[in-house]
Amino acid sequence: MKNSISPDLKVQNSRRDFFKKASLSGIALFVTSKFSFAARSASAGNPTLNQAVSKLAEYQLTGQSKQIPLPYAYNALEPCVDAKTMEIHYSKHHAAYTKNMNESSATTDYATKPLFQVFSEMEKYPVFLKNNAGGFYNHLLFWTIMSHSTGQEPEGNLLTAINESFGSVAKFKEGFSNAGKKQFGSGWAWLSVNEKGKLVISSTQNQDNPLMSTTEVKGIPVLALDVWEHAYYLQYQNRRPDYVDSFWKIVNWKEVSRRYDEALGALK
Ligand code: MN3
Repeated sequence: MKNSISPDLKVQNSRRDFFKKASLSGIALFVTSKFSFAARSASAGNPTLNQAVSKLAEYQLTGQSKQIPLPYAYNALEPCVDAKTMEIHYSKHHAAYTKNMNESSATTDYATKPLFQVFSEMEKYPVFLKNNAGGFYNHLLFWTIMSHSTGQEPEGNLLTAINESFGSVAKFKEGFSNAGKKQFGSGWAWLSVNEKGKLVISSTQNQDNPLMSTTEVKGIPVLALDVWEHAYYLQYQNRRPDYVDSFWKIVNWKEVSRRYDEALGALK
């Protein structure tokens, strides 16, 4: 009995000593209380999802990673996305997120931590790192799920899952498009596989993504659409809905299907 109580007493005593020391300064105590509250109220990552993404090669990348080469030419997605937009988006915006992530992580343990782990405890890191690590990963995914090949539609397991979750491909596209069109300000629309293996549509602000512990709708993303103005403004100006509608002509459904099967496999 005594043995089982003593560890708690030790904790209580060390807490008492700590607060006794802290109370020597009113400010120190205030900061400590505030910090404890923040730690308690931060949203937690999802253990099932964390375990699944820890198996996927892409999320082993760290805070010292490079951009992957764009898998097609800048003009490959025309006329849906113009070459100049793609060039600036890849060689300036994505390059900047990558550089900022590398620089801001260089002096922290984030440099060697895999992305899945950082995303799963995102609340522990500065917002600057969240924005740039998110920007690094989100674009890396985004480039792969587009293609110059036209005429592709969902098929196989993914088609079955879309029909089960949303009723039809048309209804799914409407829901996903609305997530992108209605996202206020900069952000992303997502199709993800949640911890139960079900497809979910969501949107996030800034460079947040469904893998982050701080994001409300969590999942393993399989399709993403960048609705920041830098993704479409040169060509579409204020007409974001037109950009979103044209996106369907350049979705690389083979890659989305591959990601869907991979996510389901990792959840098993
Ligand atoms: Mn972008």
